[in-house]
Amino acid sequence: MRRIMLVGRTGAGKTSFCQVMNGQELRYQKTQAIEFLDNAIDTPGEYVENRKLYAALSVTAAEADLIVLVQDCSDREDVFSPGMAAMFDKPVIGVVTKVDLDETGEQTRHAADQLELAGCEKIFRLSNVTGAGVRELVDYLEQSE
Ligand SMILES: Nc1nc2c(ncn2[C@@H]2O[C@H](COP(=O)(O)OP(=O)(O)O)[C@@H](O)[C@H]2O)c(=O)[nH]1
Ligand SMILES: [Mg+2]
Repeated sequence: MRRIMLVGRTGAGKTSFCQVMNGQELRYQKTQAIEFLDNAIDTPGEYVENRKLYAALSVTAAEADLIVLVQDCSDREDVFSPGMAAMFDKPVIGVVTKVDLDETGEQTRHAADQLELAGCEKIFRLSNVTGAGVRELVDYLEQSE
């Protein structure tokens, strides 16, 4: 499995996805620093919320094979600017989280559009809570070694 680096706002579901992909139970844990797991690099939301920290993100990206931009569909704030994926010297995919909170599908579509504009080459939609869509992403990460 390739090692991913997860990037997104605080609360987007990055740490939860790390737990789910590693078969752990969901347990809220604030991410205080960049954390290196075997198959993932989990980053604090501050790194994408504060442009001054972008440089640290792009340096850390060197340790990953694939960058994952994570957007909570229920979060109206869009932090990924158009073309932002180009700041990483690695392939970039997008993940829309919390689809369980989206009754109409409208928020999921909006979040996916933002990720596409940001330059993500592929977009997944999932819920860390119900597990919907998780298998597809994990399969993708396992396949494309
Ligand atoms: N409903 C719902 N809640 C989620 C989902 N993923 C994460 N959460 C919750 O959102 C909060 C923030 O998640 P966390 O993984 O810590 O976000 P991070 O800051 O990006 O690492 C926690 O309370 C999670 O339980 C999801 O897919 N659906
Ligand atoms: Mg976290």
